[in-house]
Amino acid sequence: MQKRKFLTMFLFGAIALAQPGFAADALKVDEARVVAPVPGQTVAAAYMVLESPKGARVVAAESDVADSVQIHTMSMQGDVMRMRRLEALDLPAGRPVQLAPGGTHLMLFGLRGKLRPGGTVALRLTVTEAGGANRIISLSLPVVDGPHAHGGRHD
Ligand SMILES: [Cu+2]
Repeated sequence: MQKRKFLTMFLFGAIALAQPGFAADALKVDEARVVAPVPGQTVAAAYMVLESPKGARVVAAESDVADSVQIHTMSMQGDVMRMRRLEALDLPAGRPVQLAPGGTHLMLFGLRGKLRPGGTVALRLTVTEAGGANRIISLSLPVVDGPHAHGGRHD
């Protein structure tokens, strides 16, 4: 009796995992935050760790508090840290992708109003899955104080 119950639960679990839209299928977002800009700045950087169970790409980002949101990478060119805009960010299946100070990040341009530590910022990511379906991921990011590891130049 006990054994049969276990088997039924197992089967149900397997079916649930196979259906799109269940939690096990979802993009995992950790450590998401926006660093409050230094006074007078109209740009801010957002960081997070993204992990998708399936191969996927972040193809766009937008926020109500910014005119535009771009995906950037950073790299050294000689002595200068340079930023380059990416058209999309690849999320290999099951591998966490770090958006962190000094590396890949999201950049909010044309901030409307002030971003104060303790507040939150709404951000939407458009994610394309390997099969081609687009999904909008709505996030609420806490605004935190520094560090401002974002001194590089933009092309
Ligand atoms: Cu940038």
